[in-house]
Amino acid sequence: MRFHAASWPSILAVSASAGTVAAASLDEVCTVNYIKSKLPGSQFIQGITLDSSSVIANIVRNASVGPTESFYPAATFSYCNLTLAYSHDARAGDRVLVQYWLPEPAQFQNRYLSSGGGGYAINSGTQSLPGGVMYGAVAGRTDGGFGGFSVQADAAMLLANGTLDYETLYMFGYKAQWELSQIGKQLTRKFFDMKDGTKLYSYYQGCSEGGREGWSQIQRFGDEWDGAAIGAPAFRWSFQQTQHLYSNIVTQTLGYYPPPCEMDKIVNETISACDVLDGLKDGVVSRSDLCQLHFDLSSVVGKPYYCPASAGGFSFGMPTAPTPAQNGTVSEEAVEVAREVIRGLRDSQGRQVYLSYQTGATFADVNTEYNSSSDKWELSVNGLGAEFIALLLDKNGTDLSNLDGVTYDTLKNWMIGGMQEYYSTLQTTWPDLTPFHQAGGKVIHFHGEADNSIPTASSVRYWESVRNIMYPHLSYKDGANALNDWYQLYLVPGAAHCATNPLMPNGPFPQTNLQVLIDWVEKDVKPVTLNATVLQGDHLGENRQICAWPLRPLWKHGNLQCEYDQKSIDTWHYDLKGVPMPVY
Ligand SMILES: *[C@@H]1O[C@H](CO)[C@@H](O)[C@H](O)[C@H]1NC(C)=O
Ligand SMILES: *[C@@H]1O[C@H](CO)[C@@H](O)[C@H](O)[C@H]1NC(C)=O
Ligand SMILES: *[C@@H]1O[C@H](CO)[C@@H](O)[C@H](O)[C@H]1NC(C)=O
Ligand SMILES: *[C@@H]1O[C@H](CO)[C@@H](O)[C@H](O)[C@H]1NC(C)=O
Ligand SMILES: *[C@@H]1O[C@H](CO)[C@@H](O)[C@H](O)[C@H]1NC(C)=O
Ligand SMILES: *[C@@H]1O[C@H](CO)[C@@H](O)[C@H](O)[C@H]1NC(C)=O
Ligand SMILES: *[C@@H]1O[C@H](CO)[C@@H](O)[C@H](O)[C@H]1NC(C)=O
Ligand SMILES: *[C@@H]1O[C@H](CO)[C@@H](O)[C@H](O)[C@H]1NC(C)=O
Ligand SMILES: [Ca+2]
Repeated sequence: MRFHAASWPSILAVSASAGTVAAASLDEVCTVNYIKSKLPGSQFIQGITLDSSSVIANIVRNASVGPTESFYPAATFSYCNLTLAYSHDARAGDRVLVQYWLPEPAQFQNRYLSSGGGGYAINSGTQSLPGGVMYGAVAGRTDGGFGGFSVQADAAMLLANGTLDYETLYMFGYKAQWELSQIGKQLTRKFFDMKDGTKLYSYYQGCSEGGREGWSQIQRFGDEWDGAAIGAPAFRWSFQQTQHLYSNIVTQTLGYYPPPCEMDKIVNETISACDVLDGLKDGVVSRSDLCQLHFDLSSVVGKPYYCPASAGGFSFGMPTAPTPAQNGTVSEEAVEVAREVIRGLRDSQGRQVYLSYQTGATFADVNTEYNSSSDKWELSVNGLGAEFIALLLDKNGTDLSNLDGVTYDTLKNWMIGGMQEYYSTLQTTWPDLTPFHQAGGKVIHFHGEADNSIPTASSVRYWESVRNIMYPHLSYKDGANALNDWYQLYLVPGAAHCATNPLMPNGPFPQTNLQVLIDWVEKDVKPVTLNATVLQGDHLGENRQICAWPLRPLWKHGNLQCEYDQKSIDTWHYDLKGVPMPVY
């Protein structure tokens, strides 16, 4: 059911404001007139005008989700689906859309939740919103002002070739999220008639770009948040985006373009060999660090691989070309590609420039493409990497359909140049979280240990930077304990990028993060291990626990222990000697 102001009788709309809102039904409060009467004053944020004529609302009853969603458990709930627009006074023609799902008044639990997007999208459609409503929170998303909820930031980033739209850049960087939460929290208070002085708990949940957006808020507006559940954030932007091209340049530099099946075979053999290093033979490499220390990739050389031909089709809405059957034995060259990718970018003088994926993650960025006229596998430029260079560094000036002339040093220069240019917007690694900490904020930060899109070590580096900056005088262990009091990092065994991993189906995923965070914030139940669930395969639905960094999982006689292992910890730390600046 959908309706506009004009089509809804106003008499019902106003009746709720007389009694207590908690007793009101959605029919009474989810009306355009009621909502208009509860909008924050139009100038309550300096420079922003809410457009009350833009309000659209409808009731959605008995929506249900789950049980295998990654970021929330199964639930059935009803809500008021509210969309409205605002504009920045100084920008003619500017229009930003925000959408909030408001729980039934009887279910409201004094909570607000902001959500974010992925890639260049500032929201994840409506996929993240159930994760708030089911916990009695108002859940919000924004379109960033880019032209609609499904328009991504990259589409709005240029005014013309050579000219960035700085408003879009800053909105994407952090401003749109700040505005979303300011409007959302004020609207929540008024919609539910919350008394002054009643606490409204404020949460953030997001993964990947959504994780970066979350950190953009915690780092800048610390006292606005009570808690954040953040996964695999796409922060340290210039390094993260450019590193997507690193695997391409490895193949180009070594002059070997492996068929994907050959790299997949290396991954499968790695998983089989490293599974037991964690003490539990379950098909999951829970200790990629021990795998890195003890597994010799060259043992895979000579093993036969085979993948059947595929007809091509669609992947993420993009057509994929047909591929021939791939049949062969793993070559020295392919293993060398794997080794180089895992080592991470070093410059021409051999100095480390950036970190890389864990042993056991798939080689998604290697990404070769079959050319049917030459019957060869060839370089296929990684889209996210190419877009960063073409759009944000060159402002549409570069043709990156190939990487001719690009070297390891070129990548290094792009990383450092991009860091300088986007330090105040997209980099998002400010390591001093004092205002957030002083206001009592809590963070659960997690990252799949087999992430093939954002290296797991990227999250470790940030957590360590915060520890280092905020507890400079404490020993490593004391600093880690002090930080874990309010900011915890969990590496999720076997998990892929913000998702479960089909190659390690028995791995856990922290589906109940928001519940755990709420218990921490509101009831002071500090997690010791992170609650997680197997979301696929034979063990579907079983509960698992994940160790908090820097402790690492090790099973002894079937029992999980979280151990301190300096040698393993050291494998996660990179000395970026190739970058003459601190890289947080
Ligand atoms: C929603 O669920 C409730 C409780 O099960 C039921 O009474 C109601 O009829 C349902 N409403 C709709 C629109 O399905
Ligand atoms: C929520 O409202 C938007 C804007 O009117 C609409 O496009 C969308 O379909 C609505 N969603 C649901 C589930 O009703
Ligand atoms: C950027 O280049 C693409 C073609 O490569 C073109 O379609 C697009 O319009 C350009 N963007 C702007 C803002 O000119
Ligand atoms: C790797 O293992 C998966 C199952 O875990 C299988 O589907 C796939 O075919 C294997 N790939 C190769 C190249 O052997
Ligand atoms: C792969 O190639 C080998 C040698 O050419 C052949 O013996 C084998 O049957 C092939 N396997 C498949 C599944 O096509
Ligand atoms: C495919 O191979 C042919 C023949 O070697 C070559 O001319 C062509 O440029 C290649 N196509 C692509 C897309 O690289
Ligand atoms: C913008 O740059 C792209 C190449 O990146 C080019 O194809 C396009 O013609 C340019 N547009 C204008 C308006 O110059
Ligand atoms: C922990 O996860 C299990 C499922 O694995 C779930 O039943 C339980 O409610 C979760 N606990 C918390 C505190 O979220
Ligand atoms: Ca295992």
